[in-house]
Amino acid sequence: MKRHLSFITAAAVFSAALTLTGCGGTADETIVQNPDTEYYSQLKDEGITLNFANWGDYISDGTDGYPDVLSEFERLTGITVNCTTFATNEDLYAKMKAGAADYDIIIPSDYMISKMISEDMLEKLDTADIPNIGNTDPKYLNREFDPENEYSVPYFWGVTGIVYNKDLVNEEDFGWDILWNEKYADQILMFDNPRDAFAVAENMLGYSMNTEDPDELQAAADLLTKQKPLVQAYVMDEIFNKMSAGEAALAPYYAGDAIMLMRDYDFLGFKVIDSGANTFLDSMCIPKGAPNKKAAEMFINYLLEPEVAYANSDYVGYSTPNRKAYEMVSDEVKNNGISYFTDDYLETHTETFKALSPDAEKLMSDLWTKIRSGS
Ligand code: N2P
Repeated sequence: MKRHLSFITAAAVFSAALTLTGCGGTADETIVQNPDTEYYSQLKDEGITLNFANWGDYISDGTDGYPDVLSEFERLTGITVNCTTFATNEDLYAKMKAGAADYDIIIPSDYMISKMISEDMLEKLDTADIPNIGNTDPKYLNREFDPENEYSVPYFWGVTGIVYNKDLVNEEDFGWDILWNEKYADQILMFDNPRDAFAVAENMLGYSMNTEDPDELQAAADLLTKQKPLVQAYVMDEIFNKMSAGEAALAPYYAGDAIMLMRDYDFLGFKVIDSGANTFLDSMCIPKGAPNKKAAEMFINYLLEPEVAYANSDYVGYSTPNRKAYEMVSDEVKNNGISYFTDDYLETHTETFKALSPDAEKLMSDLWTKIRSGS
């Protein structure tokens, strides 16, 4: 896991930095067994660099001995991949709106894709250039946020829950309300984005995570305000360092990142909250006017290669919508109670975010600003 720089000496970090290309390492292992070399060499001599905006720790890039999929893509295609990361859908959206980014590929979640489509921020994909789209399990296609899959191709999905320190939390069973338990004052971390934070409060109050009712949004904001004195910090991927260092007891977060943490730290656990979790479907998209659309489609196609989709899922801990990669997933992972669920469970115990109306979104955003600023 990449984030634990505190355990590595500065000299080691410096020498590691020298060996990095793009966002991957220099490993030269073969991942895709029989790549279509004619297809992948189409743009070989064009000196293309793709700008890829991804969530942190969301691709297998050679860390911890896992395969370096980006290096293989670069070798196969002659295309360089330049990675940047974002922490929340809202941050990604703001960067794009500010015109500060020239991304070729982005990975927003469902509700943000819907918002970006409605604001004409995405290119339609040429699926003839993405033959591997057929590897996607049809149940993840044609979702409400992109009904014809014209703009997005599923990358990973997962659920929210609570990462907890088994040495500090002794309740046998708990729900979202443990994040309001005064016993854990100052040992609670909280999502640092409005949609995930409101979803927790909305579920506790028995509302839909997609409510647009101003009174319900206000009640959720009141609950989040009530929680604030107990919260040590509002964070996103900083939970990796804080939870692994034993600095906090509880943190709502995403299943895959929890799996990555639990792989290295036995004292951490993850609980999916039965009263209602969010299920997200993060998908690959090309922003409007992206400089290298054809190369971006080739990159999307590469990420859909079964071996690549499996390697990514194995490293990042998130659930794959790629049916051929899913066949490679071990029974242990399939049955860990965190990564995969029956369709019935997902339907009855989880909700997928929808894009809110502009009014509801503005209200949530204003309320969130007040909560965070304490005004
Ligand atoms: C990766 C978090 C991505 C999942 N660290 C949330 N959509």
